[in-house]
Amino acid sequence: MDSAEDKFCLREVLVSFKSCLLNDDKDVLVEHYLTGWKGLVRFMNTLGTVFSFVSKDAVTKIQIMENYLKGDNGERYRTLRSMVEYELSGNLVDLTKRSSHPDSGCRTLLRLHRALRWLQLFLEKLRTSSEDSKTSTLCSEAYNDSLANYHPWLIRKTASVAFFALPTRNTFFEVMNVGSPDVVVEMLGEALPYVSKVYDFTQELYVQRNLLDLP
Ligand code: 1PZ
Repeated sequence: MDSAEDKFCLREVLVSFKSCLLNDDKDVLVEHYLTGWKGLVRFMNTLGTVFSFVSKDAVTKIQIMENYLKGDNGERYRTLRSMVEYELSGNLVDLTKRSSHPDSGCRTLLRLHRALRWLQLFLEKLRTSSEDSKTSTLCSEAYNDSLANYHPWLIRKTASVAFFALPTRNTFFEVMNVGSPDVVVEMLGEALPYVSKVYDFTQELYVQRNLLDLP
């Protein structure tokens, strides 16, 4: 019945990041951004329980954002621009220390945004890697160049151990359910630019509003 459930395919997940771009790449639809993330979580869950501590945190953050979308002010959370505008003008963001608004949309989305950078780096490395490359190495290089900078020692340690549980490059490509390795490489080449556009827009918006260090 639910064809999306049994036909998991990374191409569709990455395409969600295309469909969340609005107004000539000058805004992002939150709902589709979260759809993309939910697909990524499903993909991560197929990789084994070792990664459940990662997906749990991502799921919590997706839920926080979905609750805003479903809430009374849902319309204000329709796009990233409108969310930032609404939360900042209403003083709904803790800027220096988590206190009265510990889970603002702005800070929650920032965590996903930082993780999207990891994903972008990792998939780009996979795309350009040779057949005998080690996914654990590619993954930890991508992590060290992105998310690790925001994580305390214990999480960095745990993550680096979990990376060893990653499947080989070929298995990884198989679970993406896209086709032969050549087709996966081609698909990544087509789809990653959309992930980059979403990342770049968000980064620019957060730079402009000085939101990159939200606690
Ligand atoms: C495919 C292999 C998956 C490897 C994933 C690489 C990332 C490892 C990061 C592990 C950290 C997760 C534990 C929770 C960390 C949270 O403290 C932080 C900050 O949030 P706060 O504490 O400030 O509320 N959370 C994050 O940094 C968000 C992490 C989301 C990671 C999602 C990874 C997406 C994977 C997609 C797979 C295709």
